[in-house]
Amino acid sequence: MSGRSGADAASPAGRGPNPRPVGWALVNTRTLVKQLAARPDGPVTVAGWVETVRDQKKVQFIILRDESGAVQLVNPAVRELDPEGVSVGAAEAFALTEQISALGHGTFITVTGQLKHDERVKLGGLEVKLETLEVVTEAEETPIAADSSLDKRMDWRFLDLRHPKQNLIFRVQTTFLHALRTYWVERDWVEIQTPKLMASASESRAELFELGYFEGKAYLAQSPQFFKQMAQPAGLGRVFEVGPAFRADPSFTSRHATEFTSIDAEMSWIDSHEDVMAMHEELLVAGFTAVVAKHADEIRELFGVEVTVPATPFPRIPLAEAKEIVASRGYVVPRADADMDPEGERQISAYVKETYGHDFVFLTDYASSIRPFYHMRREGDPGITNSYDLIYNGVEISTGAQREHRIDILVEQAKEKGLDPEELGFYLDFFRYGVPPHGGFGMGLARLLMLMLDEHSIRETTYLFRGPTRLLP
Ligand code: AMO
Repeated sequence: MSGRSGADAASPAGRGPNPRPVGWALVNTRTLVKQLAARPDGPVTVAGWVETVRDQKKVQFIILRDESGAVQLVNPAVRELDPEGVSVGAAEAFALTEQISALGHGTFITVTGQLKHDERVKLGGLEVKLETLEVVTEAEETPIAADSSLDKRMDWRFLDLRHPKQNLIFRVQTTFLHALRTYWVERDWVEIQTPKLMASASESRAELFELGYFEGKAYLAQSPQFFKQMAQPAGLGRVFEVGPAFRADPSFTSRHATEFTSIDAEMSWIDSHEDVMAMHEELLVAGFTAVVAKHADEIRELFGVEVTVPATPFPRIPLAEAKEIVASRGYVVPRADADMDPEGERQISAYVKETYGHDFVFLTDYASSIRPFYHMRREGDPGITNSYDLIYNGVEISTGAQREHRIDILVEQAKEKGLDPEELGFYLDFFRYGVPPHGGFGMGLARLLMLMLDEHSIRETTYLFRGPTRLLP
């Protein structure tokens, strides 16, 4: 509760059965701000950075923030020393007052003092009356302000992340990913890490990063696609991966990055993409349930968003029908043979929200002409694939499909798409020695968070964004 576990408090740093290096002690003795409410009045140590200082004539207030919240520190100001002869206590109080007056925004400090619960204190109904203050590291004047542009905030991302809103994004992400992992692990899925250095393109030749690799060339993985499929003939059954994917996409949109975290799943023994969709929605329910349970109040407070757990089954609409619906709302998706465009995605989401009260929709029955060679085509209707896109609040967050596992058909489909079976040899080999029917999906983490928190760009929901003109910090 207090961060001061019995054993740690009793055995000072460097002694006892578990000697610890000097400097470890504060980890155990400091109280996180969010833990203060549950502590009784009395001595505490807190550490964090200075958010504001209110230096009034008679009293000084510091708002100290740490990774868990903010607390008010208070100090009765001692502005002058008694000329008659100074008591030690008074000299210390005078020095503390001077020290607080000199504190700059962002400075990291450790303080000790007396915790006092007091309902009149607006910030959390408690404050700490200061006894000692140690400046750990001083801060230069901050280069960003609340109204700085997104680009400038990205330049100073480590300072931007100090804001509670940004801090919460990555707590929500942690909770969400943990719930996904728990869902999979409890069902005996295997976690894999596929290589990101590749000998060939993993998705398409477009948007491919090429790099020098000793005497030759290598490519950055656009998706774990081939190697998550490899787990099927490898006999792993059901696998998942959360890892980086790279796309040399030159566009500047709110939804594209050149490096992003891809959440991938691949499972054996499916009958069709319907089985993948059923798992996909169950998985999302697990993720949203955990986020709502842990963060609903904070998200409402900081983002003004009411996150809810989606009902299953999610609505499913064939792509052609979705385009008709969108057209009946007055928007015609350009190019009848193409995928939905961004406005089409917004329109179909608006329709689904109005009609079914749902934030998600699976678009199904994609034409073979606009899907990769590895998607299985419909039995008796090869113009259609066993695949889907998942749209959430107006934006595509995922693509999934049943894969073609029959080698002859796979080779034909690759050729038809103009691919060289020789170059794909290593991948095609996966299908020559026995393989179960399988399918899976890939889903962009930052996109999903952006839509969950109603943010306007994945720059906000990516720890460090990478785009055509951003490689720093
Ligand atoms: P796809 O190319 O549709 O499918 O990608 C899957 C999901 O990844 C995210 N995504 C991106 N996020 C940020 N920036 C980008 N440039 C970017 N590109 C893609 C999106 C997208 O829906 N191998 C297939 C998946 C599969 O079939 O298993 C694939 O990569 O959220």
